[in-house]
Amino acid sequence: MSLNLFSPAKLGSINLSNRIVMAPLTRNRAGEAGVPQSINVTYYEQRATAGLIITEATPISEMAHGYPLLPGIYTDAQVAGWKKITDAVHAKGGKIVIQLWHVGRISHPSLLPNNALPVAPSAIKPAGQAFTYQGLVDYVEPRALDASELPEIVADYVHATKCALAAGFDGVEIHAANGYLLDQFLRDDSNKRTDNYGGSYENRARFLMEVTEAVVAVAGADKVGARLSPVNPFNDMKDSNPQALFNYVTEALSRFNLAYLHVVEGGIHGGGESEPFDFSAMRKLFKGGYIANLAYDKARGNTAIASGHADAIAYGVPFIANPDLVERYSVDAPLNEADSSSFYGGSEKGYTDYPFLGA
Ligand code: 8OZ
Repeated sequence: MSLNLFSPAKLGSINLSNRIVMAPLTRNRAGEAGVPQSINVTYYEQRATAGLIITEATPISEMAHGYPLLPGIYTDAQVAGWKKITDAVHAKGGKIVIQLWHVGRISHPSLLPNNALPVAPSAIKPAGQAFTYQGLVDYVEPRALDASELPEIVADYVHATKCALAAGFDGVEIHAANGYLLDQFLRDDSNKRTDNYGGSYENRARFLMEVTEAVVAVAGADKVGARLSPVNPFNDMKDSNPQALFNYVTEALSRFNLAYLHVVEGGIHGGGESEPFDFSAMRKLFKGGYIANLAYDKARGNTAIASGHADAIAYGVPFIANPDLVERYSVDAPLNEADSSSFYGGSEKGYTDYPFLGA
């Protein structure tokens, strides 16, 4: 019998009871000082039947923030808050990894300590507007990081990884997608550096590889995943040759024996049309697990798994509206529809009040 969404799987050291993964979803509902609060516990606990939960993108330091009301993973209080979430998910038999995030230029001084300028590989202002506590405000020109500052950011990833392990996570996912700091280094429209971190594929991938090596040294490769989005134009991103770049990045990441590679297979968040890209080439170049993401439904998910394209599928919007998505898929029940007006910020409404089957 061929594999499908309901087959158990192993990604590195993480045993999944099914291949229906909850995608990382920014929800802007953390408590004071980036500490997860009780509604966040309820939200994740409700979704614990996913084969694996990937948490919302979570800043690794004060400088990594770029939106209001994000949780963090760098203080003791945040670790204690997340511990309640991992305990609740584990008590229900689920698995959960945290997505480690630095936004780079996708921020605003009002969100950063002492009104600091956002940092980036190059001083290039992205088109668009930042979500701030004062509403939408034009992005500013970020400050280009000096190479001498990069080890401090690597150290922030290491600290966050230690915090994640202390909080009881089954692993960590390095967010290198969707136009945030690590992706800004990868793609050449946002990286115009002339030092060892710009120019060639090897140079542009160097920072991600340094981060990955450091995170792996702390967590063990079998507890580390990475997320890439080769052709997602969201956050004003592009590259002159994404296939060559991301084939290179995939091969380089593959050498770490990571638990998985998680790939956004197109454009998301209304960033615009994405160009054609051969994701199966990436899949073949990566020797660990492969999680596919991009508006998959049940049928396309099953096909991708049966064909060997993916080991698991990450579902985003369906998990917002259906805490019991796994059960609904298993009995072909209709899905609740997601209310997009409550995606980013707000209360329990549109967060923990979507009904379970039979409720
Ligand atoms: C949408 C809104 C805010 C953040 C990502 C973390 O795209 C995000 C994000 C998405 O990875």
